[in-house]
Amino acid sequence: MSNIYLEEIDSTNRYAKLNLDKLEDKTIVHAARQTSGHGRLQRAWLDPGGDNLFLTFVLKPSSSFSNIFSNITQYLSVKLCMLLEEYGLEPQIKWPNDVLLNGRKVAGILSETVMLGNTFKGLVLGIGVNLNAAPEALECIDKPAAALNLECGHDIVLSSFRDRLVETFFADYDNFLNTGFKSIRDYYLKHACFLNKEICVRLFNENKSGIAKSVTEDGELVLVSDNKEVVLTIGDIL
Ligand code: BT5
Repeated sequence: MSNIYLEEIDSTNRYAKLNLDKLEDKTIVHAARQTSGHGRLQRAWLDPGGDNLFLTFVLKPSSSFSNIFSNITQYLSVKLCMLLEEYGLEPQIKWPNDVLLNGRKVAGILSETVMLGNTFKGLVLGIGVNLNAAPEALECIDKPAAALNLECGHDIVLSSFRDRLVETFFADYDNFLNTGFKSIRDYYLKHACFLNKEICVRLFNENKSGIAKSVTEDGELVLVSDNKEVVLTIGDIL
């Protein structure tokens, strides 16, 4: 396992994708500052000042594991929640992989697959966590945001948090590759903030409302809409 540390980069995910051929499986790309971080659908991931986490896991499992790629972000959200509990916090998960503290988003997770034609080259799994932010910086974000220092009432040591996250992530990673979402489902459900609530999910080109009933063994959301069960594999709870 090797580590790459960058003082400043546009995006750790972009760096990992550009350099994927040179990076071995389980490489960590960590940047102190990220100037142009991104989320899904070209949304921005903002740096709220201070010492925050911007990190990408470079993963090159054999292609036979392709079925778990859709759940790897959920796996990381679970591992992050376990770590936040070590800090005495009570995190919740909003399907599929947003991690919240008191209803506010504290972390964003993004996986991107790199292909060469039909050949799978690897996966970059990025995570941003607000560890030390000023309240004014969080207010500039268009949706409610949280930071660990504000929740815990003290500064957070970035290197300790990072090392523990990486350790926690890899502790069960091989097992997760073999067993998939099933291995984390119980924990995920216990920390889900959306179950049995009326929610609206944004799909690619429509919104779907209903009651969030459950999450399947594969991590999909089961929504009851107009007395019919709909199983969603991708989307954003609004
Ligand atoms: C995500 O996207 O939440 C995934 C973000 C992944 C960021 C990491 S940082 C390291 C690596 N390098 C990258 O370039 N990316 C990854 P999405 O679900 O699309 O949510 C984006 C939305 O989150 C934005 O539109 C804002 O509403 C909100 N947001 C942006 N910055 C935030 C922050 N610092 N804290 C809380 N919410 C934020």
